[in-house]
Amino acid sequence: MTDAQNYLGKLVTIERYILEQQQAFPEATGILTNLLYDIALAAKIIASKTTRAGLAEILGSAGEENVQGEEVQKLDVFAQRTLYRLNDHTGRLAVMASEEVEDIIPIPDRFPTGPYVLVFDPLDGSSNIDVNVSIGTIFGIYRRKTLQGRGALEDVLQPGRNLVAAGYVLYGASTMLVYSTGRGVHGFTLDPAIGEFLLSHPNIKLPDKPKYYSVNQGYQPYWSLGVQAYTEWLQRDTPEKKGLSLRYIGSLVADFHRNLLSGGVFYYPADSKDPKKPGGKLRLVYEAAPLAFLVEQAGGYASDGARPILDIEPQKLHQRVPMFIGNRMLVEKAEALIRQHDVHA
Ligand code: P6P
Repeated sequence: MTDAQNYLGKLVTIERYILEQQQAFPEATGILTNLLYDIALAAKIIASKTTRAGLAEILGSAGEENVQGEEVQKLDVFAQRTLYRLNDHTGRLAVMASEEVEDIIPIPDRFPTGPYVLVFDPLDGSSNIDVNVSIGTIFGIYRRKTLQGRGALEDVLQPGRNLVAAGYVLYGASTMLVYSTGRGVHGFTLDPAIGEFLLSHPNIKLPDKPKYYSVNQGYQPYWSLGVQAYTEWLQRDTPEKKGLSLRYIGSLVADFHRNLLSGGVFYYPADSKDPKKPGGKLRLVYEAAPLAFLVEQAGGYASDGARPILDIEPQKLHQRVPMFIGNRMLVEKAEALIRQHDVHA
């Protein structure tokens, strides 16, 4: 019986599923399980706000008081604070790091530290909120490297290969939480009527026949010859695949999720018109590495155009990285064409 058949017809909450996954590890202490619960709770709280974001005008815009006299926060600040407050006191973490905060985020002295490290982009694509385009939270979990006490930068600057878990929340037509602890990728859909994430996509695998390629074609004049050749290859019928359709939402989690379920490749190459982004736009630690962990668990691959994203040792907390992510065959083709056209350029 497949995973899906085994679970269909059952009301499998994320709590139950995480617990069942933990039972496969007899030595597990339950700390990672509880950390994943905390993230699921944060996702529900953030989701409750994103569905009303468009009402900010009625409810008051960020920085002002709304009709209820509450201070209205920018949604990404709210998401940041929610993830922080649900995790700062639990004794599960040694340190945190966020796209929204310049330096690492220490655990307050009044709280105990723990064995894990949480890195996250609390609300990626928040510029899309005003036009009601799906947005997302991305997270990754490492074991700490330092032995005790307050965590340090070295606990955060670990290669994605060291991740023990990663996932994302997609605030879209429905709210989904997708995660992996290294035993496959599993998707849960929030039932707002009961406030529970229910198993909806057990053991997600990239389809063998990809359908889409996702890139901001507006930057084409700035691309290298290799990326130009790659994009042209993606569009054509070839012995390996049919020509792919372009789908690009401009919201990383939404673009990634669609390609994970439908098959395809997302790429944000180094070449873009913004000289401030020589290494591309996406961040390694809390965007590319967690998604690379997930895509490999789903049978795919993620590269910076030359090597696996998961093998890159971060040097800086907010460093950017070019990224090609999706079906392995498609990503390896990008590497081959970049080697062929660009490496000697
Ligand atoms: P561009 C959103 O701002 C974001 O960080 C990602 O979610 C998205 O993939 C990318 O930027 C879109 O960037 O340059 O195509 O608008």
